[in-house]
Amino acid sequence: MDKEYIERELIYKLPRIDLYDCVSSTNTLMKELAKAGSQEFSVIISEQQSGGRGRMGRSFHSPKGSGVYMSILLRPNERLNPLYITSYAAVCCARAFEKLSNKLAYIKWVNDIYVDGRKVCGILTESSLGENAYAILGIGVNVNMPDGGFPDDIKDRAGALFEKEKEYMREKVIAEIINEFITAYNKCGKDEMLKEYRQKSIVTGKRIDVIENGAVEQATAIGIDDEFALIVKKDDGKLYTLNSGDVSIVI
Ligand code: BTX
Repeated sequence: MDKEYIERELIYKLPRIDLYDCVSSTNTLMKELAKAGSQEFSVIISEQQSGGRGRMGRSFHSPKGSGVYMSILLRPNERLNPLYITSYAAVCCARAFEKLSNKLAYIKWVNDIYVDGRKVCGILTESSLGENAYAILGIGVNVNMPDGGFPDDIKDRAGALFEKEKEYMREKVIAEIINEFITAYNKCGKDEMLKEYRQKSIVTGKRIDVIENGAVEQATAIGIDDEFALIVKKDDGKLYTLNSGDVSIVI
């Protein structure tokens, strides 16, 4: 990975970009920087992760050479509700992927991006409020197919933005996501973000499995409310609002 290429593509001057060959998790490492007082928009990128994390204790497969694994440090402020960070990032990632790949990108509530019907990106935001408050925006992207493909447990669902490696594409993906995100974060145009999130939502109108506290229940996804929460109609006929949790589309 070429750090100077990334810096040239960025429209913002960041306080620091730390590039590693391998870390356990860029989010975990960023937590240390956050606690030590690092500035907003500090970025950690790794060529691979040995313990890439997803939500709810899940892992994120992070092999060398084919993906982007990065964390951006944010200092939540009164302008943007920290609860919106993942949703804003989802819209920004989708925009970046569409621009670079010329393919349509969709958001699977709440934190996954799908291209060509496959998950190409996951977002994990971890925050700590109170003194020295921070939010760490972690983004993992499968830019090209890993050597030997994806492992068996995810190969039916995971995909890559590109079949084959393209020169400087991982650097472009990083810069484009950061450019889009910082612009959206500073502008805070919630209405615009909501509109785009709704347009790109892949679950709206579909039958879904709602996974809550380990239990699975079927429902129909009705839409996204003004707080980026998912409105679902369960089979008891009532509407419910999901603020977090996980859903999967019933095939
Ligand atoms: P998630 O919990 O929504 O998704 C994790 C699930 O997705 C896994 O259980 C598996 O089924 C599937 N999966 C695992 N790896 C991949 C992959 N490479 N591509 C597609 N599907 C996969 C999503 O969590 C949030 C992931 C954030 C990852 C970034 S990378 C930088 C930062 N550091 C870190 O440790 N995590 C974040």
